[in-house]
Amino acid sequence: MEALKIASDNYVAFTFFIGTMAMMAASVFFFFEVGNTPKKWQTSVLVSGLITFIAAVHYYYMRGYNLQTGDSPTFFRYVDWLLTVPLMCVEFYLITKKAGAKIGLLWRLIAASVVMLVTGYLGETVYRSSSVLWGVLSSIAYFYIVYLIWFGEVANLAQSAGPQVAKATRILAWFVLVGWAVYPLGYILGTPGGLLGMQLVSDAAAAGKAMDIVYNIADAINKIGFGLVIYSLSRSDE
Ligand SMILES: *C/C=C(C)/C=C/C=C(C)/C=C/C1=C(C)CCCC1(C)C
Repeated sequence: MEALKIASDNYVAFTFFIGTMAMMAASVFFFFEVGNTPKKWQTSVLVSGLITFIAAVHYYYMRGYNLQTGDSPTFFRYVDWLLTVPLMCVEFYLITKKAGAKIGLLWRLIAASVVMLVTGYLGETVYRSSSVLWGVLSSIAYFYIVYLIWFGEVANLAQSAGPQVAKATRILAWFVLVGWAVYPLGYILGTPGGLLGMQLVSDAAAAGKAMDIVYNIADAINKIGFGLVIYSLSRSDE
């Protein structure tokens, strides 16, 4: 097969390549560290590795897809999120479990994340002309997750789980509030509905590129950074 050339100003391809490699390296790190982790945190560190590993596999595909077609790999992107975001919810459950988190909390977090992603997918693909409506529905589910983590059950349980868990949960809560808020921004840039019907980037191809770069950078921070917070918790709380 003929090698595909990448233009030096192709930042989309660049971030797909870097993203693939970063996710792979992070997975190797987390997987190898599981054995050196205190027993009670091993599952949490393993899940950190699963999150970056699933992303690494999807990034490998997305990188190739984007290189060959020049398009946004929206489908792979959402499959990846549909697997990794619920696993991030599992992390919140695992670290608050010792303080008494119930399985019902886990299901509520997972359900909210699935609603958030399915409605977002519909707005970005099938019903693009009503992307504002789907974006709003998706945001309601997103704010419910933010609520649970900042003020609801997750926050309360984390307080009673000791200072280290409380501190880690606070940092992870910032990831969810600020790091995850970048995705709706990508959605606003990349869909024709834009922000409440106002299209921010008029050229559709440029909008798709902006969206991919925003999503790629956010993914690296949110998945690897999130895992590192769990990792450092496993080293500080015996
Ligand atoms: C590793 C991937 C992560 C953490 C992905 C998170 C994705 C979101 C928080 C997406 C949220 C969206 C909205 C809140 C509204 C517009 C549609 C979405 C799906 C982009």
